[in-house]
Amino acid sequence: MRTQVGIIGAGPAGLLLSHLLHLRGIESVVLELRSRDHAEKRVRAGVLEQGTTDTLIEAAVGARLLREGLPHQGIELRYGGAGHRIAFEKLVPGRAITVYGQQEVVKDLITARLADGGDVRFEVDDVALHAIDSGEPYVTFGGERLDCDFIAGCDGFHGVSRPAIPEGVLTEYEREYPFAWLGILARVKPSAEELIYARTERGFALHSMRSPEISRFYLQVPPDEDIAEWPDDRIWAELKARLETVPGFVLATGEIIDKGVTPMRSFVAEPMQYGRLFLAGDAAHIVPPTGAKGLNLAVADVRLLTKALAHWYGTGSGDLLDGYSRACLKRVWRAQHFSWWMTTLLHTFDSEDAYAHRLQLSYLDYVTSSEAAATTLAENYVGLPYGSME
Ligand code: FAS
Ligand code: PHB
Repeated sequence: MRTQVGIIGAGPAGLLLSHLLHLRGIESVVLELRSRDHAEKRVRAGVLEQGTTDTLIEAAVGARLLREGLPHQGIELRYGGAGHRIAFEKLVPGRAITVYGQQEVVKDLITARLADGGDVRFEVDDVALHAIDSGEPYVTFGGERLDCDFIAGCDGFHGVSRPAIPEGVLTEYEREYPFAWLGILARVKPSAEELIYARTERGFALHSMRSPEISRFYLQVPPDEDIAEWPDDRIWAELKARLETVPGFVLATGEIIDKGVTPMRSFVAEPMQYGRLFLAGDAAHIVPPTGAKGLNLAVADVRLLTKALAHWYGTGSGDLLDGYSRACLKRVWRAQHFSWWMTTLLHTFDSEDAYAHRLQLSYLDYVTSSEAAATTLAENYVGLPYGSME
């Protein structure tokens, strides 16, 4: 088999890359380890930055997003018995977020690729990358071989692409956090119109949603928490304890339809390329979900990789490909900092460190009282314009 770009992984990064390349007349084959059903049902991110929404609409895969996505003009920071709205319409006019589940984005992209005759292969085993530092790289899988001009490693943090880069080439930056997120999806009307990020002495909680009928919640829990320790009634009791902290707010409860524990990690591998292999999305970097950046960073990487590949095929020049990693990393590190900052601002750490505790509260007071500080949060949260970070 032969194609122009071999893509490993059918998550948001791999599928969007395949779609955007197709729009530029560039062929690809997507090789995915899991089943289509698993890819379309995996509950993950929920917040699309302005740029992500614009990208999907411009690429003609945003019709359902426009119909079913929930545009939001603000978020609430809740702490010390009060709620404080960060109003995007005032602070960053014309830029907002859209609440639309990552699995919906994946469904829309798979539908589009298959409708266009795209080659997306699910349940593919034993993917291995070869000759990535030559002009004729290839991928083997399940007894087959795919020759290609380039390989895009879109296979997430635990994939095989990043490890295919020889020892000593990559510099890896990492930060672990002393907690994880227990996430649930519940068949219950959201208890507020917008997202609520709550900092309490018991720990962080997040109120989010997927639709007028489905709510999404997260609780800060110890890093190695066993989900079996959290029966539904304990989850609801803890969410109430952490969210019902302002007068008049009552948390609606209902049937929990999905639950899981997500570890918190910050990670960047530099450079995001080696020879004819280019990494995009979680294969290259991970952020704690507090800033809702993971999925959106994958989109930004893929936009740049598409532009660079199209330039090579159109002109034979590799200059954009040579600069791919550098162009991605400015936005990656901006999102790394923002995600770390939101995480350290809102989670409870070592209760013995009274000084750090007071710094947190002081910063929250500043962000919720200074327009300049609130604008910093707002412009990072809705996503900095493309091009402003390249
Ligand atoms: P993905 O991990 O989504 O996709 C990689 C794909 O590659 C997968 O389909 C995988 O099966 C496949 N793959 C792996 N190894 C392979 C192999 N050897 N061969 C072939 N295919 C292989 N981000 C947010 O912004 N907000 C959130 O709330 C949030 N919650 C998250 C919860 C969890 C549990 C996790 C793990 C992540 C969460 N994220 C969140 C981050 C997440 O949304 C990622 O940023 C996003 O999925 C990145 O997309 P991809 O880079 O495509 O990677
Ligand atoms: C979600 O709805 O899944 C979500 C929203 C905001 C975050 C993280 C996750 O910061």
